[in-house]
Amino acid sequence: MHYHRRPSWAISESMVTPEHVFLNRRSLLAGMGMGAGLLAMPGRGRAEPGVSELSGAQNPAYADAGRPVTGEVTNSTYNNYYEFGSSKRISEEAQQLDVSGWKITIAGLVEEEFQIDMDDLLGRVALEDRIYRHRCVEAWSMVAPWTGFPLARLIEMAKPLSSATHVKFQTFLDPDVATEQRATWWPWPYTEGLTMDEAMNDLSFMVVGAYGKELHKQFGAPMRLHTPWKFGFKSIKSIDRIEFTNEQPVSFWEELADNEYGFWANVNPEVPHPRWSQATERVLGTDERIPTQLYNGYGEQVADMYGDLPDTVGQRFWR
Ligand SMILES: Nc1nc2c(c(=O)[nH]1)N[C@H]1C(S)=C(S)[C@@H](COP(=O)(O)O)O[C@H]1N2
Ligand SMILES: [Mo]
Repeated sequence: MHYHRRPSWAISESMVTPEHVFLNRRSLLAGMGMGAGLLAMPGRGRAEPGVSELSGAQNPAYADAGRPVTGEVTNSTYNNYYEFGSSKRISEEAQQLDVSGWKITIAGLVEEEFQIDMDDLLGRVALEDRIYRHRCVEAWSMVAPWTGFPLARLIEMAKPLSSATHVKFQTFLDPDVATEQRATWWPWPYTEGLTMDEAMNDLSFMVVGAYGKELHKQFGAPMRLHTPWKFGFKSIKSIDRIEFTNEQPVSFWEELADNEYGFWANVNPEVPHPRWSQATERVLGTDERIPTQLYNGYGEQVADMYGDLPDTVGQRFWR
């Protein structure tokens, strides 16, 4: 087991007191550099932060992203998480998400369908730290220090049938908590998909922590995907269902606008989005614009998978 302290989703219901809620909130604010006033207040009891530390063994292959890691405050206050609103400032709102007792359903073309809770899952994988570049289709990018495990480990546990060609991921659905899910023009719940080859690629990472802590809710707690060679929308947050299929899944953004957000969505500076160029990207937290790299610079590990796509799809963006 690689986590240093019991993560908060492992805290039993009876332990969730108002004080607990307060401590969690306070340490979150402290983490964002806003907690000094609160911490200085007398009579608040424990100084122990409520957000648990979480880290794994540094994977040397992903110890350096070639650019500085984006600051935690910058990164955790600029997020795409449409369930909680369509602005980048949803971090407050996302704290409503309750990740205690979180379960993931494994379904579809598998030997046997099952549910696994986060605690069990974390007991069965070795956590590692990886620093990944992230490129949003909106032409901004960041660098994140994640903790997690290869998606391949979870697929091994799931025991898919040989007939499975694709994996479909789904985010929770709870309009009481995620207010934007009350808006019916979105095709909730958020879904995404990969081919089995893509899912088994070593880069496909299940993220359960960031910045040495259990995953911030706005990053997609308790577990999100990161496929760093693809545009950011593929990296689905707060996953509660993984289904194996024999057809290409239609994802959330594809269903909304399949001419703008294709299934492959591999980062490619030469293929403009219909409404803007993808040649460069704005580096979050700086004034810099830098050239965008094919496959976000991860071509060595992934280009082989796309070798026989026809050249028009060589854009490797459209479906
Ligand atoms: N469930 C869900 N997952 C999601 C999104 C979302 O709105 N809902 N946004 C995606 C997009 S467009 C991006 S760029 C990344 C943003 O991740 P970050 O907030 O950790 O930077 O999450 C992706 N995963
Ligand atoms: Mo994005």
